[in-house]
Amino acid sequence: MPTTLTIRSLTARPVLLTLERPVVARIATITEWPLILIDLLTEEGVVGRSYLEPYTPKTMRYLVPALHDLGDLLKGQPVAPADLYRTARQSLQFVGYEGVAAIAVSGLDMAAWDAVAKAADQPLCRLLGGALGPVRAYNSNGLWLHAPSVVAEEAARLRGEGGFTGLKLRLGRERITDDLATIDAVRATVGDDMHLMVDFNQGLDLAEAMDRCRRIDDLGLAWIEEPIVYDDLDGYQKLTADLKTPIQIGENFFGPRALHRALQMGACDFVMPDFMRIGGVTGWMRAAAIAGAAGVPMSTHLYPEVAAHVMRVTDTAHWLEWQSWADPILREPFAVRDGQLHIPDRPGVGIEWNEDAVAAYLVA
Ligand code: SMN
Ligand code: MG
Repeated sequence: MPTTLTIRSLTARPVLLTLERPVVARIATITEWPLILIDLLTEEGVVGRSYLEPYTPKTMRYLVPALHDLGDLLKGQPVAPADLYRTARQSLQFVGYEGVAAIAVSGLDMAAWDAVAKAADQPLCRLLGGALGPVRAYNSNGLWLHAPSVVAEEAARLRGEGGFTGLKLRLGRERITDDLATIDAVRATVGDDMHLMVDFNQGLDLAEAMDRCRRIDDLGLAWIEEPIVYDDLDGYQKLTADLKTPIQIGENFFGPRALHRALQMGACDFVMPDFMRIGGVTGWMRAAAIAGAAGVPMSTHLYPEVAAHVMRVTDTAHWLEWQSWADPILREPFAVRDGQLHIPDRPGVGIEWNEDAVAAYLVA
């Protein structure tokens, strides 16, 4: 097996899946889930794979060409993730390396790490200095803004999908009494031992958030996630200072420095970076060092496969967010049991495409 790889080309394919349980959040409803499948081809024959989940199908129209541009730019370069990360970011620096640029670089980075681990014939977590093993996960596959009884029934089903000890429900219904009734109904169904996270998906303004969060502050919730718009760190600082329940943010951190800034400001208690925004594996590892030094619990957002690997080496690893949304296009989805995600003993991240499914869902 070769140890040094050289980039030959990059292909990015847009696919569109239908969510079994559509996202129904305060700020948007999503029924079709876009995925961009990335194959980083090397001269040595190793293929690094990753995917991106850019939320809205239309974004694939500009992310796919951005990824192809990065492939053209990096053709002939060694697959050294830190160097590729720097070169790719720099190539877009005058544009600004947040937003679409950060997402494209993150996708490239995850594919590069997959290739390097495959060339080393090791699961990624081992290459990073960790061991194969289970990672504690909460089920985030549903519990959107539906009626309390519907959500409670779904909670019991989601728990059973893998013996989960944590579930996340979404809040932000028109009337706070409906949110409260939903928490009550879920608690009554799944019992006191279940860790319950709640996510407002940025749906409230600060005054409303202060009021609503105070009213759920004594319910023993594991965390309150994104009550207000993601970049209002002053608002988050006030909420974090005021509330007993930990405030969770981070799925909208663009790069490790955003996490650093939030922690410096006391804008949250917990962090949960998303892989397409934090900078893939490279960005995650740098962010994890900052959270670790600060002693702040760190959870993952989406991308459960790559998330499982890095959580095995994350100092303050907290909860992995489990979603099965990419499963339909994976050849062998990861196993979940006893509330934990199990990393397969395969080189790399352990994701290969189910090409029949890809052909069926490919966007023309
Ligand atoms: C979320 C995830 C995926 C789509 C929309 C919202 C959510 C989460 O913020 O944290 O799971
Ligand atoms: Mg969230």
